[in-house]
Formats: sequence, C-alpha cells, structure tokens
Amino acid sequence: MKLTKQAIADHNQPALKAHQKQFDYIAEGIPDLQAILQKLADFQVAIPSWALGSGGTRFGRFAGGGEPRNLEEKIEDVGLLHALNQSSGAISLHIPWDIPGDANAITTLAAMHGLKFDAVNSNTFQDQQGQENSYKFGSLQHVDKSVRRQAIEHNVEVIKHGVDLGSKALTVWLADGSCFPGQLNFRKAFQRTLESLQEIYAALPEDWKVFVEYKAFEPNFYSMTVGDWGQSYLYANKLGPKAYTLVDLGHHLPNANIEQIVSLLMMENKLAGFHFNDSKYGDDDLTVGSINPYQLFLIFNELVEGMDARGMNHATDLGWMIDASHNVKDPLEDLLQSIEAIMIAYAQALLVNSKELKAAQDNNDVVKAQEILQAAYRTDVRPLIAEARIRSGGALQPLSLFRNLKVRGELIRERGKVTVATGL
Ligand SMILES: [Mn+2]
Repeated sequence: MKLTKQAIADHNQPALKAHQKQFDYIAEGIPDLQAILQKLADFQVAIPSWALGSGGTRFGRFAGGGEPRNLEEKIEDVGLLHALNQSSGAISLHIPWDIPGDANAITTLAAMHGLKFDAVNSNTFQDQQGQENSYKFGSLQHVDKSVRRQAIEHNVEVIKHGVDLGSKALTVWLADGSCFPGQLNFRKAFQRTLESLQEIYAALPEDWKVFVEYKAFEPNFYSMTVGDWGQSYLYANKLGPKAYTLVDLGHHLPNANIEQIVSLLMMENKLAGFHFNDSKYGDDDLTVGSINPYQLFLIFNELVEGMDARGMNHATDLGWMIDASHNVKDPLEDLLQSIEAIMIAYAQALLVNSKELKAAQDNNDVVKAQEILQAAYRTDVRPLIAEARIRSGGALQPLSLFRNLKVRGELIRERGKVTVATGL
C-alpha cells in the first residue's frame, strides 16, 4: 500500500484552519521560529526492521495481522510511516533477520520511499539454524576461541551487508554475561570481549562507526559484560575514535539519571545516539513517552544543550532510533505515537531559554531553573510539530489519517491475517 500526496492533502484540508489558529498562538512567542521549524523538519528517527510486527513476551505473542512478510514489505511499512509524518526517513536492519537478497534492489526500493539505511545490528544473542557453535555461554566473551571467532565473523559479515546498503554504523548489543556468581571471571570476560571487539573494529570502513550498546540485566541476571555506560565507555575508549556508547533508554537500573549520562558522554564525544522506548520497571520496550515524558524532555534538554555546546548538527551527528516492542498495539500506530513523543520532547527542549537557565545556574537560583525547564515542558508544542510536518508534505494528524484510511485493514487484505514478521 502506498499513500498518495492527494490522500494526505485531502486529509489536511478540512483541519488547516483550526491548525493555523493554534499555530499562530504558539508561534507568536517564539523569536527563532523559522530555525526551530527547520530543525524539526530535518530531524529523522530510524525505524528498526524488527519492530514492524507484533512483539511478544515469553508468555505469548498475539499477532494483529497484515504484518510484513519480508524485507520489501518492511520497507513499505516504514515508507508509510514516513509519508505520514515525514520524520521516519530511515530504517535500521537486523541481521540475520533481514538479510537483503539483492542489495541494489533494496536500496532502490528504499529510495523510492525516501528512506536511508541507518545502523545495522548484529545478533549473537541467539543461535541460528545450522550454526556451528552455540552462544549459550556468550559470544564475544566466550571462553572458547572458536565461538568468539564465529561471533566476530558474523559482525564482519553484518558490516559488509551494511556497506552494500549505504549504512555507516554497526550496533553491537551483547547478551554476554553470567547468571550466577562464580560462573565468570569478570576481568577475563572483559578482556576477551575487548579483543573480539578490536577485531570487529579493524574491519570497519574508514567512514564507519561502531556503537557499543549496554544493558543492565537480561538475559543474564547476575552480570552483563557490557552492563552500564561505564563499561561501554571503557570499550569505546580502548577501541578508538570510531567507537561510541549507545544509550537504550530501557537498559538502566530503575531511576538512573539518564540525562546526566548523556551529558557526560557528549562531553567526552563518545555518545553514539539513542534507542528510544519507555519503561516502568525494566527493559519494557513501551511506546516512547508513554510512561515518563518528563524524563524524555530532560534527556532532550541535555542533548540540545550538549550538541549546541559542541556545534553539532542535531539531525545527523548522533544516531536516532526507536527500539521497542508492540505487544498490545498496532505496531505502526505505536511507532507513530513514539515518533510524535520524540518530536514533542525535542521541540520542548528547543524552547528552553538557555541564556536564562545559565544565569539561574550561575546564581544558584534553583527555583528559577526549575521554572525555566518546566515552562518549556508545559508548552503544548504539537502545533509546531504539525506545522513542520505539513511543510514537509506530511499529514496534519498522522494517526487519524492512518485510521481514516483503514491502513491496517488494507495491509491485512494484501498480506493476509496470519503473517508473522521476523523480529522480536
Ligand atoms: Mn536497543
């Protein structure tokens, strides 16, 4: 299914007048309005190829139908999202779930939908059919050299697929760790992992980056070999200038101050970017902004402040990606909500009066500092985002249009009720 420009224009038309009124109201108080609208239009978030079907838990999976059956249909789905919101202009592939058969045909198809290929993701957290060695006791950390060799070669192969697609980064998330005290020598596991990562690093093309993602627990519940940002930073630092730390919002222990982590990683020029999601307890992979939108805003506030301090391009210098699972929602609707939440937090952060905040900080005016942050957070920025979106050719209300056009019903008609997308 492809959305026509006409369908979007027809949807926008009746609501334009009301939108204009709301937009004018908020626009009046923003001095650098055009610059902010441009930043919002430029900002793109990659959609992961594994998040286009229903997710599941270890207790069950409840598919909703019409799921993409192959990589081509996944690209089509991301194309739909991008046509609706003009902010999902990239796709992030997971290998081996989504190995492109014909890289040329796939890049052509993606370009037709206005999509680029974001970071490619390797998988050494599960065994694939016909695989020689098992990852039951880890991959890059494994005590057996032949297992490490297999995991290294897999990552090198993922880089090759990425090169064919025009990706510029490899994301490595390791399930490696231990479930019980005494199972593992922490220092030796770290050293083996580092040596393995060094071999992968050596295979990176000149203009590539490697993102080292950390996670506090799960699937290992006693120790994780890349368990927090400190460990990831150690690896990234030892590997070299092409290695960075990737922050996944759900990969921290409860109540971690993620915005402070972000700030310090940027200070050291070691922040790779983000996997966005939300959580209440652990790695819940819930819709971005559904549980703690204030935290998301505070993170974006640090991102904007830190990127501006370093003269970075907000849209291109860090990697922005969603990493979520959709267990009870339509995946595409969930992704539309997630992108909207990201854009809201970003827009609010752009509205923070940084000059006044700095003065408040320098004067130890704690009350004023809070007032400044919350004034931005409590601003309804949705008309700003909608304005940036329609200027780029997107829908005024993406979710409403998705529902009005009965997109899911159409996808079920095209693909069938019982389809299962590869992924989580
Ligand atoms: Mn992640």
